[in-house]
Amino acid sequence: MNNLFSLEGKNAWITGAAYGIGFAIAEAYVKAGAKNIIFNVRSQEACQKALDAYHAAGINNVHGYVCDVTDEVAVKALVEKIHQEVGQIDILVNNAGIIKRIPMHEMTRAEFQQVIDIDLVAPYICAAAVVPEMMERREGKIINVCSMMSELGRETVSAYAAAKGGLKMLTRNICSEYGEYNIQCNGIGPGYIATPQTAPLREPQADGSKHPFDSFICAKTPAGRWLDPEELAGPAVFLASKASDAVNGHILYVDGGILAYIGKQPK
Ligand code: NAP
Ligand code: GCO
Repeated sequence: MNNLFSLEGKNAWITGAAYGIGFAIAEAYVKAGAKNIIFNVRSQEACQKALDAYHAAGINNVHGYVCDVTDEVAVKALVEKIHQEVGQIDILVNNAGIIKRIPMHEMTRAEFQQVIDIDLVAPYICAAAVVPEMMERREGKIINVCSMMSELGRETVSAYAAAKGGLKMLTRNICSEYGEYNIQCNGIGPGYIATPQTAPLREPQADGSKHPFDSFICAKTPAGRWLDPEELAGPAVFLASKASDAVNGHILYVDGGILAYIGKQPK
């Protein structure tokens, strides 16, 4: 049974896996037997810092590169380099992402576009760069990190919701287009996870009380709490392993039950 979930011999490229969710997925893949972890970030300094963090966590089969996922030419060159220096890419996790919390009517077009570029266009760029070799081998796993905002909206996150909603459909389309080559493309939809991205929403108030958004999320989540990045480990391994070979175009929400819940009734 364990073999079904084994990643033995597999190389996984996880974009933006310097910390947060990407790092937790990388750790999980190593525990599941992955041969090599490949990640990319935007600067040499961030790359070295991340490599130090991996080594400190006892992970040495890791390869860090500097590459902005929105730069199509650089991504294609990176994929070539990975092939030469590490080997084939068995698993791609489109994890790199940003959010801007700005009311839509105050947001500039450039700000909106930047979120779309990183959160939606880049997963297309990275997937398109790895699909040809996966087609040739007739095997591959692509996992797109979606969001609650693939399904729900809220104030100030219009660009992010538009991108993550689009990413859900890109996931279904990659499945539709390449399923016949034994390529599975699925999404993980994390709920509210305690990472640097969500740190501003959890910062205590000046008087020491909880941030109102922190209380709001705890009330909105049946689990009654924020989730930890490590809680994505099982679903991320499942979607990268043989165990999910017949699962395609699916978004696996890992949200402590948010999407199933109408919210706590007022006392
Ligand atoms: P995070 O802590 O902010 O980490 C995001 C990573 O992506 C960072 O390493 C960042 O590097 C990298 N990155 C951003 N833009 C990049 C680019 N253009 N090229 C290469 N790397 C880039 O975020 P996280 O919370 O772990 O989120 C990871 C993914 O999960 C994102 O797609 C996010 O939208 C999604 N997600 C998060 C949550 C949550 O509650 N935290 C929930 C649902 C979905 P820099 O240091 O250079 O910025
Ligand atoms: C926000 C949050 C979210 C989460 C996550 C939810 O401001 O509402 O940042 O968007 O990061 O994507 O699943």
